[in-house]
Amino acid sequence: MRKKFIIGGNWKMQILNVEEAVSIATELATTISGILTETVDVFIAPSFNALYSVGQAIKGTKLKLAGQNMYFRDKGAFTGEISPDSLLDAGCEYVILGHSERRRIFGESDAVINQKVKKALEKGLKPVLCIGETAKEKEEGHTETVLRTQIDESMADIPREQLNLITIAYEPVWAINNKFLNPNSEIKTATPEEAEKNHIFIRKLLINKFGDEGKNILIQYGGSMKASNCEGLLNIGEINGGLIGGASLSAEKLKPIIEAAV
Ligand code: 3PY
Repeated sequence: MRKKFIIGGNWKMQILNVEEAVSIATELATTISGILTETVDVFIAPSFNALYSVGQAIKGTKLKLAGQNMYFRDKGAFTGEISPDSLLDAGCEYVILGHSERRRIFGESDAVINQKVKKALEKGLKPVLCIGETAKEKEEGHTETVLRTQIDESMADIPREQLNLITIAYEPVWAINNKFLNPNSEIKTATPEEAEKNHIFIRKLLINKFGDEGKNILIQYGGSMKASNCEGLLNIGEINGGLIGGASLSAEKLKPIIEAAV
């Protein structure tokens, strides 16, 4: 059986107006319509201001919509936050949670991320849960401890029957092209060998924690995946797709990555 892939475009705060977001999304939806197979899902996560319009523009196409974040309460006096119901209203199927930019720049803890994951599941959104170690944690030999803690704490008390709705995105922080996260270090993409080792470790953690159900949770790789390195990464057994930053900002850049997955 062909393995399942999820390719996600994390647009971060890069596409700043609605017209441009709709135009890229529309082109991407057209591009994938001819090439997508049943084993591959593709989503994009635009900025919140463009979410509804993009949702309308891609309605009925194979392209799916994701939020980049979400609060863990339904409604109320939470200035600056977005409710799961607003994401659903815009047409989202997925929500990215616990991205390292949220963890490291905005101080989100595993406990908060865990509340978000549980709320997303309760509301019928599919969480894309990001985990990954920093350059310093890697250099000090703490990668496995960091990954174990992030999985244990952000996946605490998840209903077993909903585990298959979660995707893990393993994104080594040192591989993310972000000067706030990596002020002094050169950005490197994980080699296929490094990615494979950590994906196998994450799979072991999931199986230890959830038994057989842990075998079916999809694990994306993230951190500067692009046309030139996607094939080597996507060929790895335990890699089920990618969460893609810069290379998801146009249909032209994302197409080769999707083609490598189909
Ligand atoms: C990147 O590739 O830069 C990402 O952070 C994807 O989420």
